[in-house]
Amino acid sequence: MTERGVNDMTDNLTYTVKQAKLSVVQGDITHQATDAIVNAANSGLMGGGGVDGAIHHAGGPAILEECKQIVARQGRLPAGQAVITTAGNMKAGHVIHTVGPIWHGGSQGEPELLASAYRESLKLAAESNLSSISFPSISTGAYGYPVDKAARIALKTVVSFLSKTTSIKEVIFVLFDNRTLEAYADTLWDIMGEKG
Ligand code: AR6
Repeated sequence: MTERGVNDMTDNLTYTVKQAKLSVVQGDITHQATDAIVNAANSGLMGGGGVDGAIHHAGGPAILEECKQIVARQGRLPAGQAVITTAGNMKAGHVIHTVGPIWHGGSQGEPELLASAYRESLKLAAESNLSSISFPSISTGAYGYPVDKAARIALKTVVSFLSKTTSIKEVIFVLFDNRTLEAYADTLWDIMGEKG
């Protein structure tokens, strides 16, 4: 039997779901070379702090330019929806911008909106024929979603998506800080157990 403990935190955790690889790693998502990286944006799509600020900074002005065109065309992006742009100067092929819910205690549709943010991002990646995608921990920074609850929704939504037939062959959760990494690693272990 395989065992994990708090000391394995420098190790990456990888499982196979159907024909896809699902991993949890620590790092900066702006360095990922996957076909898409996901941005935890806000409805205005004009940039912000956290991972949104880091992505616009690393990718350069081409991203904001496309975001402006999208907002001019379709208006603000509601929570739970996703759109795709260039990744500008980053190694990734595209940025998928999604908006997670702001945490208001959990009874205002937050779990459904968070699941939708992951699902719509995956759907958009598949529709764009992409095969690899990296996610940050959506909503658990400025938006205040409790990380343990968010990790369960994030991972369950991705596992369920990968269980169907899809072009997506690799999903990586790129987590910035130790506490978030630990929450996702423990939850993934809990969900997948020894199935991996
Ligand atoms: N790579 C990976 N994860 C990161 C990075 C990075 N470079 N930088 C931060 N994180 P947040 P939210 C982690 O606040 O809660 C913005 O201002 C961070 O440690 O970025 O969805 C937007 O414009 C945390 O674990 O996103 C919105 O207004 C996670 O990313 C609002 O914040 C999410 O934290 C969205 O809030």
